[in-house]
Amino acid sequence: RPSILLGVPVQEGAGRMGCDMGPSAFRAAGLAPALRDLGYIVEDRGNLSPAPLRDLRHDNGAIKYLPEVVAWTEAIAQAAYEAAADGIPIFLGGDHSLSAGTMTGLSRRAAEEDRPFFVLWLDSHPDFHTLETTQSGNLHGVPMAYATGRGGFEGYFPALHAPVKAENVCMMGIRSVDPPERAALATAGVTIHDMRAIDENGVVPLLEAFLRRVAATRGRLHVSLDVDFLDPGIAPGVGTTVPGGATFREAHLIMEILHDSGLVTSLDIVELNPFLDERGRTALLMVDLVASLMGRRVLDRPTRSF
Ligand code: DIR
Ligand code: MN
Ligand code: MN
Ligand code: MN
Repeated sequence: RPSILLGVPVQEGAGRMGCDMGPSAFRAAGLAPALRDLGYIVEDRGNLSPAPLRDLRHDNGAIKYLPEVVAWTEAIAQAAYEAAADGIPIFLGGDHSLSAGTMTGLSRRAAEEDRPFFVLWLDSHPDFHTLETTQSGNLHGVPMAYATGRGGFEGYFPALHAPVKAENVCMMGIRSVDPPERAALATAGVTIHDMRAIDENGVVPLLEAFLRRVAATRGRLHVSLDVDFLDPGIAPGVGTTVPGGATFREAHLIMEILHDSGLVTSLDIVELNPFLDERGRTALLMVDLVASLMGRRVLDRPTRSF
């Protein structure tokens, strides 16, 4: 299966500019050669562009760039739906609003294949705001609410072919949750492992429990990796740093176990802001994490099975 790179230079969903340079930074950091070293055929499809803008207004006056993010979502969903049939797509963000498009396009593909669709969400934030509840107005805070079919997106964002089932979503690394998100998550059915759960248990049993559920099906597994999942000490190149994030080894171990599982069918790498990075170190770390996910390992060892 070829690995397909798709650049998504959307930045309007984040609170500050600069994520549009993310795809370039991932390429400059050597993502394609790293994948070729692992034996993959790499097909770089270049960068996507948004669909035409429509005039959209919402009662929540805090919302920023609604027409732009909606136009991106339309284009991304279609590209994700198509790429999923051709190989393992890796979406190079771009801010996290792009996952509104990737998750919905990929879940449409999974539904047509009669396969369940799962999401592993690695982020300090659940991004579970609706258009009504967002206070910052930054639409990178809404993709999970939209993709799981929460109300209020109708007439703005594209209609969902196949909503993502909340029960099929597992979040790890969460440590910044706004009150309306917390209230909604209490009953949504999403599995959430906050940083305390990682501290108390370690990442391995939490991740394995989820992967066993995926492995029991023929499902697709999408991984959405937000730079701010990582501790800001190792990943400064992001607009929304939150202290107390995943360590270098926690992050690599998750990637290594994901590779062993053989279950991952697509990936987002999002929120890299090269303007805030320190000489590319966050971009390079993200490329190394993708390489771990795709099979780079220190020593040969028996593969874990699920
Ligand atoms: C916050 C921050 N929950 C908001 N969200 C994100 O603005 O709604 N930051 N996604 O990266
Ligand atoms: Mn095709
Ligand atoms: Mn996010
Ligand atoms: Mn985040």
